[in-house]
Amino acid sequence: MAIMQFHIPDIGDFDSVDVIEILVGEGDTVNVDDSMITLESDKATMEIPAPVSGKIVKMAISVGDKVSEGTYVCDIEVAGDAAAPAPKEAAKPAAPEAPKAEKTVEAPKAAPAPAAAPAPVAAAEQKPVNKQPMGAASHASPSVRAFARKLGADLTEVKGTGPKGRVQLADVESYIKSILTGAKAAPAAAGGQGGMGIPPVPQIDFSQFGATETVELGRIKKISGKFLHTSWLNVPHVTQFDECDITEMDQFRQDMKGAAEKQGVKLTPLVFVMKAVVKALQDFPNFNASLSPDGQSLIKKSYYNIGIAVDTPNGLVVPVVRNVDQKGIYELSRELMVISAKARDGKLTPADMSGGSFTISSLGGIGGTQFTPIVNAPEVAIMGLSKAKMQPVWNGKEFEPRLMMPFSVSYDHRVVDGAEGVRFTTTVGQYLTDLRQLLL
Ligand code: CAO
Repeated sequence: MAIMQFHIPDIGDFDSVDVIEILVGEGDTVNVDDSMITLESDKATMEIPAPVSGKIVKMAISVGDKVSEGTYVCDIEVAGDAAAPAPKEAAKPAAPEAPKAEKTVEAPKAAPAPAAAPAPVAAAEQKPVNKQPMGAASHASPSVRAFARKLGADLTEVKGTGPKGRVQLADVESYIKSILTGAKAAPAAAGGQGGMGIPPVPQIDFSQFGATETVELGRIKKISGKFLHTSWLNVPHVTQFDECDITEMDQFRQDMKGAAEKQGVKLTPLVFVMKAVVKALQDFPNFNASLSPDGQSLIKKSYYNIGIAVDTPNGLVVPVVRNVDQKGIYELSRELMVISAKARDGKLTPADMSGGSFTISSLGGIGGTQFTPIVNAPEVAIMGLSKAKMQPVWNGKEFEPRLMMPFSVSYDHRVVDGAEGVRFTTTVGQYLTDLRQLLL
């Protein structure tokens, strides 16, 4: 056994070059020509191969060091004493040619890293030596390594399809593609920083503060949670708050209550709101639409199917009332009673919950003054109704008691601008204040 001191060999015109990767650690065995370290100058990336086969017994450099020809790198224990030349000899072994410091051209210019693919390069570069640096276990040429680094791809995650599992440029491309298309989960951003991914919520053992009980969420909550989260992350929401005077509308409802009961239906403000909303949707077709998946066009709908958020013991469901424009108040009330009963009994079918073009979430029977509903994507907007209250309203001469109903509309700002948003809420409010306009 002999110890060979390995020094940086002739690396051409480069001087004081950054060590960006150390691919072997103390205790590792290397074969001649195995890549040991990667250097990067402002012009090129190069890998320094092992001049001999043996075991690394001491590593003298770290990532971030600057090295030049002759810099002491490591001690390699080699069998026999054939490879115990002087340091300089080690850098330029007696072999016919100098160690191949594979020079590479600059990696191809990468497309900007997408939001979904965090770029953990910086974190990787800060990893301590000998602690499995990025790509340490992978075999790849310097140009492929440089390419992977530019895109923030961890080579240990990339399946190599080249000889002996060597990672090729195409392997890195497929890896990135699989993340972009969602076929593979993007690696979490280190510590929630440095990448564009969503920083994770800290995991806390709450039992350290007191007694706890873990209860699994119900099936509906799990399903609706996914939809809500998807919408929350994908739709740039704006919520417009408004209120309208429903004094006359509610008087009419009270007047018709008895007749409605004889028809077996219970009249609530919601059905009037459904009719007013549909009329406003006809005036503002952008609200009765969906953005195309590529976000480049708007799919306007000529049907008016209104989803109604229903609170059930198991969670929130949204059955759809179809063709609201073609139905009268009693018919809508009847349908609302049927679907909300079906929802509470857990008997809604997928068909009952599909095909909506706009959603209304009414908390008016419970309370609250305002809230910000989450758009039921891929719809464009959702209305939230809160509880109407008798309030003093100035009529120019005196305060009058008026029944005022607060409501809000959340919308996708990619489709609707603020001015259009408030025009829409103003119009809905006007229709509810004076129901006669629905006839026009
Ligand atoms: N202002 C004042 N009173 C209102 C009102 C309003 N905006 N909306 C309803 N009311 C009254 C009704 O008139 C009724 O009173 P009366 O019996 O005296 O007439 C009472 O409140 C109860 O109404 P309701 O809630 O049973 O009926 P509805 O037609 O208004 O709503 C339904 C039906 C299914 C939408 C509702 O029961 C429901 O589930 N709401 C919750 C929806 C929800 O959870 N949304 C949140 C989604 S985000 O998590």
